[in-house]
Amino acid sequence: MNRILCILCACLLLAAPSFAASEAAQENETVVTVVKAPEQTHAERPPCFPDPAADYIPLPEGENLALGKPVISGAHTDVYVDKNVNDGKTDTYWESKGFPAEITFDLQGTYPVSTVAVCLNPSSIWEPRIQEIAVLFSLDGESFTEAAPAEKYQFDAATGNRIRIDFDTVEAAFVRLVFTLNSSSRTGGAQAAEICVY
Ligand SMILES: [Ca+2]
Repeated sequence: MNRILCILCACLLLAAPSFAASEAAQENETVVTVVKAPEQTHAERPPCFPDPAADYIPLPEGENLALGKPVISGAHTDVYVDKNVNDGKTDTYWESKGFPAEITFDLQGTYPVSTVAVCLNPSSIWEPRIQEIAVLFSLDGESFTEAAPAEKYQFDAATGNRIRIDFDTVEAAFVRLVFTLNSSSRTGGAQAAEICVY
C-alpha cells in the first residue's frame, strides 16, 4: 500500500510543473487582432491635419477653356515647351527664353471670358516670386485688345502658387498672356505650370 502511495505522490510532483507552465503560458498569451485595411485609391488626410489647400487662391468653377487647346509661344528654355502649360498637370511647366514672353491660346470657338489663372507647381520647393503679366484677347488671332493691363502678381506656395486675373467679360476666340518680369533668380524667363481661361 505504501508503495502505491509513493508512486502516486511522485506522479503528482512530476505533473505539477507542467500544470504551472500551462497556466503561465495562458497568462502571457498575446492576443493578435487582425484588422483589414480599407482599400485606398488616393492620398487621404486625417481630419485632425489642416488642409494645405484651404488658403489656396480659388479658381472659378466651370470649364477651363484653355485646357488641351492649341497654344503658340516664342522660344522656350530647355525642355519646358509651351504645350506643358495646358496639359492639366501642375508638375509640368512652360518656361520662356527671355522677355517679353508671349503665349497665345486658340480657344477653337468664341466664348465669354472674364478670368485667367496662372499656376506654378504648388510645392514649396518653388519659392515665392513675382511675375508681371498682361492679358489680351482677339476674335481673329491677329488683332488683339487689352483685357487686363500689365501688373505684378505674387506667387506663393502658401496660397497655392497660383494667381488669378479677373476683368470685365470679353468675347474671345484667342487669349494671349504677355509676361514682362519674373523675380526668381533661377530663371531668365516666364514660368507657368498651367494657364487656365474661364
Ligand atoms: Ca502643366
